[in-house]
Amino acid sequence: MKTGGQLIVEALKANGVERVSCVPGESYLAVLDALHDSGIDVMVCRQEGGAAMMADCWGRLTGVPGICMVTRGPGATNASAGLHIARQDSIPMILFIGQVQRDAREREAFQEVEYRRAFTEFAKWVGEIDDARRIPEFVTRAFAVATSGRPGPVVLTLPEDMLVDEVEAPAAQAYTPVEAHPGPSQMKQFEAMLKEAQRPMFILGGTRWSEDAIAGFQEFASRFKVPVGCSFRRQMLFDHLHPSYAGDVGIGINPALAKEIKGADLLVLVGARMSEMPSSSYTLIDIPYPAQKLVHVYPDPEELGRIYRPDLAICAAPAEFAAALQDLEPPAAPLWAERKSAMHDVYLKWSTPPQTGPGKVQMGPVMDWIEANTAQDTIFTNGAGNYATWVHRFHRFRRFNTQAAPTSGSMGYGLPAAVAAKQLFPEREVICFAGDGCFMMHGQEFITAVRYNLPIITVLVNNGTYGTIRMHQEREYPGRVSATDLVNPDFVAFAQAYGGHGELVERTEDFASAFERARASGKPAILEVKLDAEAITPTRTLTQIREKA
Ligand SMILES: Cc1ncc(C[n+]2csc(CCOP(=O)(O)OP(=O)(O)O)c2C)c(N)n1
Repeated sequence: MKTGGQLIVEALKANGVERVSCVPGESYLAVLDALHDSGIDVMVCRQEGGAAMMADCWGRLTGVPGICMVTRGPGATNASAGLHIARQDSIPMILFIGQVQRDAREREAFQEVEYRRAFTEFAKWVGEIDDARRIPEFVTRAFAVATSGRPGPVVLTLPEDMLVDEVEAPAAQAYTPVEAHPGPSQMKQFEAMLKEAQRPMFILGGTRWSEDAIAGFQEFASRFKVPVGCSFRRQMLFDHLHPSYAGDVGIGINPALAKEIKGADLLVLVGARMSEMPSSSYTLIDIPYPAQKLVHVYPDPEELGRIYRPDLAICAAPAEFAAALQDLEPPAAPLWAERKSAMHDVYLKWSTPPQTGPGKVQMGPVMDWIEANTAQDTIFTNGAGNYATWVHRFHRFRRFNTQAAPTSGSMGYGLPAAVAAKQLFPEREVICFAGDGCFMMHGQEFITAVRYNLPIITVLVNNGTYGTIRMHQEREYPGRVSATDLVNPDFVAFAQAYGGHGELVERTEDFASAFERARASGKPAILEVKLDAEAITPTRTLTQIREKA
């Protein structure tokens, strides 16, 4: 006989879970008790949004569901911030929510929410376990749902009294990952389309990639000499110094790259959905009938043809497609090889940062220093804000699993993601980029980094404003600054008060030594970089934007 709480933890262990994030609650004490001597690492967080974002980041960097546990009502609604990110980013994760006892349901009991109604849009599946004997069935199914087809978050709610029931239940068995493979006839058709093409273009995106899949795809790109772009915030899918790399298909796309995509005669989307951000608000590719021939490779049939009608739809995971590419033979002299080299040169120019701009700190040289002084496996995380442009445009990603950034554009993601990434890969350097607005959304998780001794380095770009929104204001309502100015704490004192290392960088030339001191401290660190608000984008000042409005 086991309690529901024990069965939950056993089912997690049967599915290989090594770590969970949580904020505790009285609604799931029995699970917390079962975790006590389970051998599973429990990362105690300070706000459920951050806890859910950490689980998202584990799912993002491992491909297996990240696990988060929160209490009902306020805990669950806080956690929804992380659920939404995982949903939009197709990240496998499971959120367990303590629920009110079964005989109090539907009375709007204390902190009661009916999650099957409330979270349906935020999750792939929302289930409630009202019989402890069915825990192995529900938990293993949650792993299967979260990882299959288009991955995403699953919510399981746990009535408090169910968790203390003592029952006999079958031993939980691990889920079986499901892979979709391309068929031989589809690969033949794909090969024929590629042979006919004069201006092919590949765009990689989405999840379910792996180190091997990336290597396989890069090998294909080398043999076929095709140009390859990466979807918004998925740059880590292709080595930016590979001669095939053509750039980031995201917000503020290089106009030259956008032109090439529009002018391509064959577009191959691999793992990407091409939603609003990568498609420049649905203008890059005609909807529903693209002007280019479209091959869409995606692991979920529901997404194939959802927005763009493909000429060839291949329901396959990126890894399986990459493996099938190995059997294709390239033309002796591909017509497009020269175009690919030209596109790579254009990318290299586009990703070379400007060296001048307003104020005493220039982010261009700061990025140059980071490029020259960090290892290829360094993990970069960020949330949302104009500061993120510096990373996305000027950091040349080289390796898989070096990026954790939400395509949903959620502020506050970078810090909890960095904490999670460092917990997962303690031997790798983890750099969180944040704005002063972004950082304060989940800045309290800096104490989680301190508590678990996770020396992340936060580059906190402080321009004293919600800069992105200020930029939009100057464009739409010039000179009328409304609700975008910020008053900030002293971030160096903040870092120190939390037990971390703090540095203030007020001149470009001070960045390198401040970074080295942060590294040497061995503590979680904040480098507060004072950026002039005028330097609102790498190429435009606020004044220029206002004057052009
Ligand atoms: C959770 C959340 N709230 C609000 C927004 C809208 N928003 C997008 S960027 C931004 C400002 C970001 O400010 P900051 O982090 O200081 O970066 P900056 O743009 O100044 O570089 C806001 C408010 C959002 N994307 N996410």
